[in-house]
Amino acid sequence: MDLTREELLEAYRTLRMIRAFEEKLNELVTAGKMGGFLHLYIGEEAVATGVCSHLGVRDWVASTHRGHGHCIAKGVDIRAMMAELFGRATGTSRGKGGSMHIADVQQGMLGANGIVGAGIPLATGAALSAKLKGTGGVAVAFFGDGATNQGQFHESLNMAANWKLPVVYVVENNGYGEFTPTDFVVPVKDIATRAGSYAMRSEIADGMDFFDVYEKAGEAIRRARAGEGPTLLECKTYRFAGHFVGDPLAYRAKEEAEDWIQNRDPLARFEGQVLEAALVEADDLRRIDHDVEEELAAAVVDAEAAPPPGLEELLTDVYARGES
Ligand SMILES: Cc1ncc(C[n+]2csc(CCOP(=O)(O)OP(=O)(O)O)c2C)c(N)n1
Ligand SMILES: [Mg+2]
Repeated sequence: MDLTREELLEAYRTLRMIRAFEEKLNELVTAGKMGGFLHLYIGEEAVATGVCSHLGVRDWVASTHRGHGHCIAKGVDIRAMMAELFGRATGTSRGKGGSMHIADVQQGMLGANGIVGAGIPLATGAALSAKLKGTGGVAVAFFGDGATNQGQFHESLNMAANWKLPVVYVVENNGYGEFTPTDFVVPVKDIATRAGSYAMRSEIADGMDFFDVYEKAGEAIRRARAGEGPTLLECKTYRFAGHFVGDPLAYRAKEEAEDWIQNRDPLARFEGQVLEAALVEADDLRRIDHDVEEELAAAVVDAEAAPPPGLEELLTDVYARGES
């Protein structure tokens, strides 16, 4: 393992920030202080963190409706994200996008996306652009198991394999698409095997284990950067919360969720691994927990105090505009 103490602490900070950010949103929406329709990433933090630990600003990420974790791991400012979620002018999309349209092109974040599967061709295009321009950049598409039944998944993989594009397709197989178990709609046991149709390399990672994701994503990204072509990386994971905030969770057994939450929590696992190997001290982690809470509380205060976009901006930065 090639991670320094500083890099391990940075990874923990990202894991903790994603978890705390999502818990804060859950609290705000449930208390009626924040509007919008939110899909939380709790339980899946090791995937975004393990993959994005290898990326820099020249690299691109395309995300999903469950995109806050990808944005945080790619380095989007959490104050601007929080402001966006509150619909404020200081938000990443000037308060007009909300949860499913957080984007920050400066940071290489092409955007969360309300259309299932739509980030896949975006990342493919970004990879083609990086290759033609010779930037050395790599594109990563994050998407769910449900998205792999979409035509654009198959079309993109075919094109990327054929053109050896510098792209990594990361499928977050969390066992469900909305309220439907994956094995009800997907005939293959491992989604990774779908890469075989396109003569593409594939890999399976334990999405609850930061180190496994880190290692396998690292190899896929190294190959993409070296011109060796794309990889389909399947991360087996689980969403601890519902499909959306407010989901009554009537479609899955309580025991199933409890088992994942009690025994496979990616934050607890990371903490156990780094403490057991004496790579960091428990105090270091508690200090990060504290700093993250403070940073988030300040982001909420700032966002609540910020103004909404002015009426004069009603027709700017939007596609749909009525003619009178
Ligand atoms: C093209 C399209 N079809 C349907 C929907 C409605 N929808 C939103 S999320 C979702 C399930 C997606 O499942 P998956 O890809 O496994 O992602 P997860 O929510 O599990 O992270 C569906 C069907 C949509 N947003 N876009
Ligand atoms: Mg899913």
